[in-house]
Amino acid sequence: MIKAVDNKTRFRRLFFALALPDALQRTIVPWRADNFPPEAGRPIAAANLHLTLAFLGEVSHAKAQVLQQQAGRISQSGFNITLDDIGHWPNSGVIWLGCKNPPRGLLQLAQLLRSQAARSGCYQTPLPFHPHVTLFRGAIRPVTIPAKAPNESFRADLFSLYESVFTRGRTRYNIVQSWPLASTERKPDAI
Ligand code: 2AM
Repeated sequence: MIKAVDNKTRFRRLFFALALPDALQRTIVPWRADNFPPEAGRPIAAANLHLTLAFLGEVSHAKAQVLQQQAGRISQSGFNITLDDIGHWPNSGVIWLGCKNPPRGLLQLAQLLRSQAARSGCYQTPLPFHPHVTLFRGAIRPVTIPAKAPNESFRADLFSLYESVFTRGRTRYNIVQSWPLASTERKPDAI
């Protein structure tokens, strides 16, 4: 008898990330096509462009629930991110967009999620956090990097837990849950 796969017993490949607004995804894709040769690497699909905050690996349902509860207790303001940096890590085959001066809020949020993940037993790389949006994978050969990044900005006003699903030869990143980051606008003073 074939048993149905139960969400509560399977392990899922999870990570916390910031989504890129649809409009920014639509800006980056033609910019990438115009600025890189086709052999640069495997381009990431527009809908999969994101900025990872903390990678969790293969996680049980029980552990994910703990991490989701902890994420829900985070109280932090939103922040603006400007993608004004670009680079290539040939060893990992990644070409990326990043920010020269990552906002403090981004670093704090990633640090918090990473330490919560580590306390839950999710291995965290000892390498320093380098916020980036992966544009290409499999980019292991030398490639000429454009002199300038697109320099687009976006507002991070929520963060999400994603599941990475590999089906029919494709990876999709599905949002499991999102949490708001508070608005920094001041409330009018009470009279
Ligand atoms: P990358 O974009 O730099 O490859 C989903 O796989 C996300 O988690 C990707 O953004 C990927 O980062 C990141 N990721 C995958 N494996 C990872 C690992 N072992 N350590 C840290 N981040 C990882």
